[in-house]
Amino acid sequence: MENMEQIAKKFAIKGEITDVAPYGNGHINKTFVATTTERKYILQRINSNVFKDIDALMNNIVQVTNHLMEKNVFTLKYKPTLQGSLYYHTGDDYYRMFKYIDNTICYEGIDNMELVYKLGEGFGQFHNYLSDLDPTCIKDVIPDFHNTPRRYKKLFESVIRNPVNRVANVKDILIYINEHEKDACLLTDALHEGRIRNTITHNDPKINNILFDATTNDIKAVIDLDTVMTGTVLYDVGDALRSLFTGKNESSKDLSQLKVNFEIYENYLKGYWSEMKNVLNKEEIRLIPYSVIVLTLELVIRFLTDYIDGDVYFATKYPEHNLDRCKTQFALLQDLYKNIDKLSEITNKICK
Ligand code: ADP
Ligand code: GN1
Ligand code: MG
Repeated sequence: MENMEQIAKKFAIKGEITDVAPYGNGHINKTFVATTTERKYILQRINSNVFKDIDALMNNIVQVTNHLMEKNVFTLKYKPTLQGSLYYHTGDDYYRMFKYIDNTICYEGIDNMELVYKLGEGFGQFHNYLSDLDPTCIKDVIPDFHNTPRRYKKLFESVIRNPVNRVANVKDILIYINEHEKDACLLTDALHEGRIRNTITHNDPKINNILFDATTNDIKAVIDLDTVMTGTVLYDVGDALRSLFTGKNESSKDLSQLKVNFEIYENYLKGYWSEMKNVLNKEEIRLIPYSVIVLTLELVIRFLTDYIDGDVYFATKYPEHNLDRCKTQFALLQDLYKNIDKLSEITNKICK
């Protein structure tokens, strides 16, 4: 079997490789930094359990990054293999390479309100930049990714199968989830009924998928473009806020920290609104606070399903990792329900 250094050498890199080391905190791909005598590269083993059509996945990235580059927007730059392919395939594994984006900071949590505002503004810009990309050139690489009602169905199928006998440990969460099932349809129904628009969205705007410029503190690049697909911009608004509220505590045992942070909500929304005020319709604005609930509910379900299934989707570091992640999102979800009226009030104050 080839080692990582041999795999890195399959790509059209500059210089001689001096080191290849694991990197980052992503839950899906296996990421490495390959250092050469000239520069650094990101080398990733693509998770082919999650992404079944690697050609479609890489083609989406080419479409999105070309579109951004035509607008002079800084973005990820992939490196082809020496044979000119977008990825290197060996055995059951698929690898790809990007230029390492230097002089940047990747945060797991942000509590500086200036940065939170910039994040909202950055995602508003990202939605604007992609608004004129033809949606038919983007393939649905994970069908039903944010179809929350379908995630419900899958969860309860896993509960019935109970493959590793973990269901008994999560009865209370399951009862709560079951009681809130009607909310799972809030965004999908609005989309199907045409009350909100269907456009190109990122779908995974977690904080560590954004790189900030280390000198200016501006957003340098939106990365992890694997899930760019069509959907509502509310998937991104809801998930970015969810991720900001969770911050570094994604699998913390101290759930007292897991609260809605109104200052974060307000600053993110102000930044996002500054870019999207002429784009969002009334129904989208009304649904902003609910989108945070739906995306948090969805992630409770996803972590819970993976825990019940025996940890087959997300990378885990210990047996209860998915359960701890689920409990974190669950604590946040309960606080979101308590504060929904206040979040609607803040939304109406900003988005007018
Ligand atoms: P995953 O799908 O597993 O989350 P990502 O593409 O998000 O994989 O990469 C994981 C981490 O690697 C990111 O959170 C970021 O810290 C780092 N990273 C990814 N691409 C780059 C890049 N081009 N330059 C610098 N850092 C990067
Ligand atoms: C995964 O790949 P990463 O770590 O950026 C997941 C997101 C979840 C997130 C939760 C393709 O994001 O949907 O919200 O974990 N990505 C995929 O931390 O499933
Ligand atoms: Mg990522």
